Amino acid sequence: MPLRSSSAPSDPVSPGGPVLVSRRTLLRHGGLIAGGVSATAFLAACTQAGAPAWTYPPAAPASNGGSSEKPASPATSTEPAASPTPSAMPAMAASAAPVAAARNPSPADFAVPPAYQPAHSTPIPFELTSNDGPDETILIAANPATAYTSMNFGRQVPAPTLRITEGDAVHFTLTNQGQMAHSIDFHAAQTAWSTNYQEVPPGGSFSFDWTASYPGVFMYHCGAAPVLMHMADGMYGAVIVDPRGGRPAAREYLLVQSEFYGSGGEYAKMLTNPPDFVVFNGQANRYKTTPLAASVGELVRIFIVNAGPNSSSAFHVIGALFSHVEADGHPANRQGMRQTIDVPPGDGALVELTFAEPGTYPFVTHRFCDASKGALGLFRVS
Ligand SMILES: [Cu+2]
Repeated sequence: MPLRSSSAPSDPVSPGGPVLVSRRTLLRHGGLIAGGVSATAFLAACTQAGAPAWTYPPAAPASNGGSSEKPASPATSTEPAASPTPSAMPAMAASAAPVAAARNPSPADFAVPPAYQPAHSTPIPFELTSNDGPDETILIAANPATAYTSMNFGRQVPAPTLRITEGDAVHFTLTNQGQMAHSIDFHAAQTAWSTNYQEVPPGGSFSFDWTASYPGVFMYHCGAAPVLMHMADGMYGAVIVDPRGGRPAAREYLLVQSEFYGSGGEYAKMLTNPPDFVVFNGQANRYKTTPLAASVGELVRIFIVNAGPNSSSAFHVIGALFSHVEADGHPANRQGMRQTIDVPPGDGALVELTFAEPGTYPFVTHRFCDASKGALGLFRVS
């Protein structure tokens, strides 16, 4: 049963509410927002609240491992000179969160999605925790080391991947372990926002069931107000819904593109763009350092989610062509050969390709201002 008591749905963008509100303020008043209190009351209350249990460090010049140092040569030094070289990018403007306590954003094997399973006859349990605060600092770039104080599901960014099959029912539970209200929004589900996508207060838990009617590649995210902040701070993941009967055998990868602004909770920066980092699977240039493997002639399938929150992805693999593309990862949206696909924020896609020759093949968003901020990886093809 939901713990919230309000009958009035909370608005994810807080119309008429403060624009330059800080996460600290939101933390103080998350309960008020969840309770549907008006923006006027919200603002009035701002001046009376006590200090939060935790705060964010003040913006400071990088103590991030030495941005003036020449980055160490990556393991990918054999890549073609013509490929992008984000290791040479200028030091980022992001202020620094403490690096020492930062952990890798998501598991090392995050890019390998769970395997296909035939449709289930009973609801599939899917449980997530929502988390925020000083213990949720992640490493959004490794070189130079750059930390970000995240909000997240399951203590990782991107959040855990749910892979199910068309027709499956899901019994979902969100347990809010954070200090502010959070919520869920499954793009794969069809259910009333006013019923199931409402904010769960700190310490609360909320469950509902939904059914995956359409196969596809979907985003899920927190929709708590302001949704821009909760998404930019890391509260997103992927749902892969396979068509009944599955798909042809392939080596499969999942890439979730997203942006980071500042060092966490910098709402004004999120509103105005541009991001400091654009990444695949939570960390800038993650697969430049540890390339994804493939073999010549092997069918490779990539599930793509663009979590945004602001920028489109122009997904492209340098040296390869997509032989098969599905917008939204939905079989009826099949297209033949494509060179670059657009994945807008909040959307997903599926591409298939085979590599013609052994070698190294960069994958990027062809919006190169974003590739240069970390949205670049490599396939190492043997
Ligand atoms: Cu949230």
